[in-house]
Amino acid sequence: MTTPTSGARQRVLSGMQPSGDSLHLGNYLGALVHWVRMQDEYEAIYFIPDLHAITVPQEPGELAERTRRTAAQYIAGGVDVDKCTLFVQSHVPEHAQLGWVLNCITGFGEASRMTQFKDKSLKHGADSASVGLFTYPILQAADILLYQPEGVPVGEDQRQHVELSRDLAQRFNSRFGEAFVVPKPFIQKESAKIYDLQNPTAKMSKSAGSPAGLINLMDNPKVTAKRIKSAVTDTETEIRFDKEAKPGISNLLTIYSMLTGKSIDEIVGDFHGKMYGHLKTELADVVVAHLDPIRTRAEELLGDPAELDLLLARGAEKARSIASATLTEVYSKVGFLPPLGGAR
Ligand code: ATP
Ligand code: LTN
Repeated sequence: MTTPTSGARQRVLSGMQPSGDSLHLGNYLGALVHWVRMQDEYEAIYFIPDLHAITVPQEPGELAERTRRTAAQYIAGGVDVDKCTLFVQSHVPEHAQLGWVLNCITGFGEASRMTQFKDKSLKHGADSASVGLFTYPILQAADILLYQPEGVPVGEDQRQHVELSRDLAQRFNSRFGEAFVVPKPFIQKESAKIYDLQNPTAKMSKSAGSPAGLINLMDNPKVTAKRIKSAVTDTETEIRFDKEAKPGISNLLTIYSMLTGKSIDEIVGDFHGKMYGHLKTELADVVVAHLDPIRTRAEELLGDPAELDLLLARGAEKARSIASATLTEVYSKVGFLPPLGGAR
C-alpha cells in the first residue's frame, strides 16, 4: 500500500454535495461542526462532490456557483485550510479513474441493493434516473479509498455506502493484492438530527417540499427569525422535551441546546412557566447570533472568488499527491501497461 496515514494522526475524509444555494442547520449541526472539531484531532480531508451532484440534472452555471458557495460555507463555518485539505472533486481526476475500476469489481445486484438509489430514483421518476445515479455509491467508494482514510464521518443515511466501500476495498485487496485501507463509518450521534420546522417528524433537508421548514446558513437574519417564530408546535403550552408527543418543541430545544452548549434539562428549567413564544423569540436570537457571522464571512469569501479558487486549487494539489499514488498502485495491480515515462 503506498499511502497509509502519515504520522500518529488517523486520517478522516468526508464531503457534502453542492446541491443548494445554502447549507441548512441540519448540515451544519449534523456534519460541519463535527468536521471542524475533527480537524484538530485527525488528518482531515474534506471535499465538495460535484461529480456526484450531476447524477441528477443540474443547471451548469448554477452548479459552478453552488460549488463556490458550498466551499465558502465550509470555510466560514470553521473548516481551516491550514489544518486540513479542502478541494473540489472534479479537480482531482483520479476520482473518476478509480471509480471506473471499482465499477468493474461491483456486482450489478450489489449496486441494486443501495437504498439511496431506490429512494432518489423514485423521487425523480424511476425511468428518468441516470446510470450515474445508480453507480453513485461506487464513485463514493472511489472518493474514500483513494485517500486511505481510517474513518468516514457521515450521517446514518450514508452508512450503507461506507459499508460498500469496505466491501470493495477488501475485494480488491484479496483479488489483486493490498492496495487499500478498509475504512470505518464514523457515525454521528442521533441527537444531532435536526427536523423540518414545518414538519417536525421529517428531517430538515434541502430537497424538502417547502423552504419555510429550513434554517439556511446563507439566509437573511430576518427570514431566519421569522421561520423560527412560525415553527409548527402543538396545542399544549408546557415546554418539555418529548420527541413523540411534542416533536416541534423538542426540535427547538435540541437546536437551542446544540448552539448554546446548555443541557436540555437546564433550558427546560429556564423556560419553566413561560410560553412557546418566549422560547421561539429567544431561540431566534441564539440562531441569528450564531449564524450571522458565518453568513457574513461566507459572503466576504464569495466577494473574492479568485482568492477562493486559489485556496481550492492548493487543496486539489495536496489531494492529488495522495490520490495519484493510490491510483498508480491500483492501475499497476490491475495489470494496466504503464505509459512511457510513467505518468498517467
Ligand atoms: P438532500 O435533501 O439533497 O438529500 P440533505 O440536506 O439531506 O440533502 P445531504 O447532502 O444528504 O443533506 O447531507 C450532507 C450531510 O448533512 C450528511 O452528513 C448528513 O448526514 C447531514 N445532514 C443532512 N440533513 C441533516 C439533518 N436534518 N440533521 C442532521 N444532519 C443532517
Ligand atoms: N453521498 C454523500 C456525499 C459524499 C461523501 C463522499 C461523503 C460523496 N462522496 C465520500 C463521505 C465520503 C452525501 O450525500 N452526503
